[in-house]
Amino acid sequence: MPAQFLLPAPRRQLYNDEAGVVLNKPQHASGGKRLIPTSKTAPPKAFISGITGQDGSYLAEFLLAKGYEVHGIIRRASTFNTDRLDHIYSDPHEPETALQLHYGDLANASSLGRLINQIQPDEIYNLGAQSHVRVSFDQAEYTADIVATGALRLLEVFRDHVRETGRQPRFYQAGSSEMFGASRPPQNETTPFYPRSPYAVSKAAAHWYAVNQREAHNLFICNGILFNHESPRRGETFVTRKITRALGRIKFGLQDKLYLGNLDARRDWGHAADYVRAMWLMLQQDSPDDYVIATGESHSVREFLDLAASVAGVNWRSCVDIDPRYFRPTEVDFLQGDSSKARQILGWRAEISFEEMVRAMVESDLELARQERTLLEAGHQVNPRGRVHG
Ligand code: NAP
Ligand code: G4F
Repeated sequence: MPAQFLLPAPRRQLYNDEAGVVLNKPQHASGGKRLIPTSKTAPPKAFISGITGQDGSYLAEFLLAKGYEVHGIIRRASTFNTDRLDHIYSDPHEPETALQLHYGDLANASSLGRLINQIQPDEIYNLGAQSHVRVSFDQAEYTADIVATGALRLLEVFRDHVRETGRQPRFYQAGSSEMFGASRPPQNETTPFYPRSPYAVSKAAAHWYAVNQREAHNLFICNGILFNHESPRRGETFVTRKITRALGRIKFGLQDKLYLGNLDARRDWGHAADYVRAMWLMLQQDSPDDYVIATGESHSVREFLDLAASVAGVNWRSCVDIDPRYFRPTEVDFLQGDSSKARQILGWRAEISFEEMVRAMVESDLELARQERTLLEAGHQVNPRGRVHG
């Protein structure tokens, strides 16, 4: 097994994908051309906004395994929000701690500026976002502030840092296939954007801020236009994880019903571990560019449900009801990406299949439900997290 995937055993069983299909995969040979500094005294440094999210945690693991010093910003919250990082975090008092977390927020430009000047990263990954499409219809202004203006804040900090220090760090902007919205599939880098939600409009604005800064100031900035990617660490209100989590609980008699919205929407679903590799590859090229990252395969929500339920051994037709509250005022019906450019230039391709990903998610959530059931049977109280979010 490649050394970079030998991770310490997770302290908790929250995300048991570490044992499964994902991390046993050999890493794809890098198509990148940039030479990463190898000096033992100066490891390359990465700065990640959104490090506590699904992608942030996979990217942090990936970069740590490559020898990077990784800095991430976390938001102050009244409950802990670092669950996805606990297994790679070590006490900063220990010598040579490679993962360092700082308080920061995309709403707060001055603190971002201080951090970038202090850390002096070689690579900046802007993954922070209010990333839920349905929620963006209820919180449009906030979504724009973090997703669009937040990206601009970090880009401006980046630009000032380059100008003031003469350094040449590189910047990755997390774009989304949602920007294509109503444009016909298959979608590639030349497909026009037709955003269908405040989230997608904000991502499109961030995309163009990034392109403009690249062209106006000759900066190394890449936009990744990533199609949906999932994993056992996916947030529990996105449809895939909502399904696998509920199937686990239904299988173990902890829940009766699962309420969903539009089952006909089609998405190009890949695995997050494959997609963070593409982010890194973009920043290793000779020149900055924008890339679509996708599997090229599209499935409906119903197809996802069929496969996940068959892996879990649950008859979903007897427990799934449709609740119109999960419909969107404007829906994105059909996403299917064409990532030929990334294949040719980055040498990137998805290595984890749809079936493998669904199986890993279902197995992880069956294990979580089994743990809950065990606690219940031992007389402990089990309160499912997140019921209020749906
Ligand atoms: P996620 O799990 O929802 O994580 C979002 C991250 O952003 C979390 O770390 C969150 O912190 C952080 N964040 C939220 N508001 C912030 C703020 N004001 N300042 C700083 N950080 C903030 O999302 P993901 O799936 O990992 O996606 C990563 C990025 O890729 C996002 O920009 C998303 O929009 C984009 N994207 C995702 C997909 C996909 O299918 N997953 C596809 C295309 C693009 P807390 O933990 O404190 O909430
Ligand atoms: O899982 P979803 O909420 O993801 P969505 O809207 O495609 O957005 C995700 O992928 C984007 C990339 O294309 C990212 F940029 C974004 O940050 C996020 O990660 O919904 C997928 C589909 C939608 O068509 C939705 O209408 O599933 C449908 N759906 C049906 N029932 C549901 C539900 N979605 C959710 N969240 N909850 C439901 O009950």
